[in-house]
Amino acid sequence: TEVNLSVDHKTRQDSTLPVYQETPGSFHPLRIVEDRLLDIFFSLGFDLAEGPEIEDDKHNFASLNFAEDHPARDMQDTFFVADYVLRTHTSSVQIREMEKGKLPLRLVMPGRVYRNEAVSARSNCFFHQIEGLYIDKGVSFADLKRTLYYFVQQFFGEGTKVRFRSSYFPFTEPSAEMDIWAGLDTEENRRLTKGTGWLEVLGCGMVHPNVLESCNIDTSEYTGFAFGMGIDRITMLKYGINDIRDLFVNDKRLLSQFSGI
Ligand code: 2NM
Repeated sequence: TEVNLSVDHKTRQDSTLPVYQETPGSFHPLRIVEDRLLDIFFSLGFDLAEGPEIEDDKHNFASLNFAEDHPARDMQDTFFVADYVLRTHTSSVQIREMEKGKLPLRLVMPGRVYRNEAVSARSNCFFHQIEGLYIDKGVSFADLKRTLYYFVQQFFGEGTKVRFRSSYFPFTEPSAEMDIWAGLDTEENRRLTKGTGWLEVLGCGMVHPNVLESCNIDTSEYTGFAFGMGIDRITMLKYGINDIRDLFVNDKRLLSQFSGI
């Protein structure tokens, strides 16, 4: 009789069999970027907060100082579920946290948000945001700028230049948008920055007194800043992904190309 000499008779394992090909999982690029963003803000003392994706009008719009006739409240812009909405931003989570009545607050809120928009390479009907909120006695716009400057140096690299442009959001006053300098040296940078050299990264501002008051926060004592950015957008910038829909095909050949940052 034939004896297979490669079988170990104690363990009954055949050491000549081919090695089993492990196919290790990998993190989705959005998760890699979200983790990195959270780490940066955790290092500044921000804590995590989360909330529901199906929201009521009060938390998604009314308490955020959206006028009764604001266009975002239209069916064209927002998905409705009976009397509720799919949250259009994670700011609704900030309202929930402010309503709890415990101050100071220093929080980051990541999560999926929904907008009733035509799907294209640049915009999807759902995407991901991370927002931050800091409320305490004496919080100023200088604190906001310093926090966001630190974030940019950590995430985009030491020496990254930033600029703040005046802007408008219903829930902040004053409001600004922050750009980073990408430069005009490559064809890709000229395309991404539409010839300006500047890339828009986030929106921010001082929390509007109407928002604080809708959460019963004493505006004679407390001020705060808030900011928000699209995780999908930042991810596309970081990895040079040109079509947002590529993030949602769940093709392992695409997903396995991304590793930690
Ligand atoms: C942004 C830009 C600017 C924001 C404001 C608030 C709240 F609840 F405190 F009023 N939450 N998020 C905010 C401010 C979000 O996203 C582009």
